[in-house]
Amino acid sequence: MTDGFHLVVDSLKLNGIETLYGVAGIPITDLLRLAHDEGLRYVGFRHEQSAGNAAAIAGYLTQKPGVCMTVSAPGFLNGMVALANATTNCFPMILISGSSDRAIVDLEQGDYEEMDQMNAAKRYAKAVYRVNRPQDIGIGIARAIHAACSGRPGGVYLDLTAEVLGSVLDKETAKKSLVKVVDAAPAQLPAPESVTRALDLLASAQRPLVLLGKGAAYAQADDEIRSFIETTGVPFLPMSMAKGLLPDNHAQSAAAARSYAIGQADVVMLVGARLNWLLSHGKGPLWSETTQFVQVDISPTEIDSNRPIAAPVIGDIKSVMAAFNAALKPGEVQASSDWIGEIGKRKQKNIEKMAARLKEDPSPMNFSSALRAVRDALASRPDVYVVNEGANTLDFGRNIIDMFEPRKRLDSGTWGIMGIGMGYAIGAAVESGKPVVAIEGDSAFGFSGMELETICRYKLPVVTIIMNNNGIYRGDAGDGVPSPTGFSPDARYEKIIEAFGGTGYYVTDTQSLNKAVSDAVASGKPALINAIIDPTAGTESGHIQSLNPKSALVAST
Ligand code: ADP
Ligand code: TZD
Ligand code: MG
Repeated sequence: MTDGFHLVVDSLKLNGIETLYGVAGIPITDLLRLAHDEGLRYVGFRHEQSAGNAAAIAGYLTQKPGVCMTVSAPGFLNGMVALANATTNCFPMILISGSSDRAIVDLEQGDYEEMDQMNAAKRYAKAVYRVNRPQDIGIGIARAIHAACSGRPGGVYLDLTAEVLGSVLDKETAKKSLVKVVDAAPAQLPAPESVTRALDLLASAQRPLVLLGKGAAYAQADDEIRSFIETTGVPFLPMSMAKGLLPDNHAQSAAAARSYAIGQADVVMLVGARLNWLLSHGKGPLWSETTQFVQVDISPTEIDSNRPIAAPVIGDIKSVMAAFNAALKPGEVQASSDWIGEIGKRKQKNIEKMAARLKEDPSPMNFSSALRAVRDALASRPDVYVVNEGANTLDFGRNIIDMFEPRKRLDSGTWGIMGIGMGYAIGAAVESGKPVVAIEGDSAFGFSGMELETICRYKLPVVTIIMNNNGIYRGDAGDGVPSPTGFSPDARYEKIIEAFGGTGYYVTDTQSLNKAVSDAVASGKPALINAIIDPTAGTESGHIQSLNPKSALVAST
């Protein structure tokens, strides 16, 4: 005989899932022990949200669903934030939660950790499934994998009742019930006429621009994308997590002339990027009304979501870019030399302006000087993953820290969410074995800070840098009573990691910061650098102040 616990582990292993992220407790404790004993790598967290974030980023980096396991009701809900965030960002992830006795839950008779989890998850997941019989575990996990990875990737909730986990069945039936998924993310080839339509439109452009989003990074179509961009000579702009898909210092990067390039382009090709708030919905004042769009996306309903799309190309990005490269005639799509020249001039001017700002070395440090010190320390380490969250810390970080390799920048993403920091850092370190530097606002860090213990326990090469300006956006200590945005003055975050055996650094100048980052990354060991930033240096809401509602009353006086 065998049981539900074994069937879950066997199904995951059969489908190439090697790592589980989670928090133990009833009814999944024995499941985690068994997984651990059977050679699955289990990473135990201090909070399910961070475990879920690690699973989500694992999915983004590997194209295989990251799996997070939680207990019932509260553990499930903690994990749900990460699952919803994964769905929003199009990362493949599976949240598996144990659930309490359905007979009691459905009559609301007050079970231990009672909740109708499957229905609660529905609204925020790409798909939800519940397994009610042990012989359905194999098919349930197969369905979850297909749903997470195929088409537009997303978060899937899989409900495993405590009863199913503990149920026994004979080994023969159990073996037959396992399902090995074939082709979880089938290639989706674009219709030939959509390829022609897109190339025709690009060929007619005087001022073409390619906009690369994190869908392009996710697709692992690095060679196909690079070949198309370099063959045509079209300037490109990366969205934040697409930085490094082509190196930030690439001659065709228009990043330093972003507004100009977006505002003046006559045809823009979106590749795995949505026209959401991060791109001002494709509307003015950033965008011109006459710009025409090519949009490459796997999701047909993304088309015409904010602006009419003249040339939609539905397919997976690897197949679409390969089709473009195959169909492209020499010289068919070209950026005019005027266009490249104008972008180049503006880039030069902006780069000089930025260099002057970055040269300043005020005391205390501000965001520019501190992040310049971090940038210089990372310049010789393109292999390092960079996690970044905060407001000013995020906005300055995105602009100052150059990326040279694909999928190395992991940040707050589509929601602008705080709390992904330590989870993403752990997921990236575990999946890649490479060093990670998490550049964190002091507020942002607080959402997942207890995972420093997890980092130390697993001896992960994660260096956390806290841009400590003593508050949300700015340090405002308040007068006697703490202000809504301020934190304790002179918080010594570096001492937290020392409590778990990691190395703490307290730095107040750029030279020490630069050295601390270099040393900490070179050590390959857990470290935390508390970088003291001028509490007045930040701006409210960072670079998205315009999204903050202002009272009409205040505006009119
Ligand atoms: P960004 O925030 O970088 O602009 P978004 O998350 O808004 O990026 O957009 C990512 C887009 O990429 C989504 O619309 C998603 O459907 C699409 N996408 C994800 N994976 C693929 C893929 N393999 N092929 C094509 N499109 C993809
Ligand atoms: N809660 C969650 C889950 N996500 C959020 N985005 C917020 C709250 C609101 N918020 C931001 O949008 S940025 C931010 C919060 C709380 C923190 C900014 O402070 P910081 O960064 O210290 O992290 P800077 O460098 O001081 O600006
Ligand atoms: Mg701060």
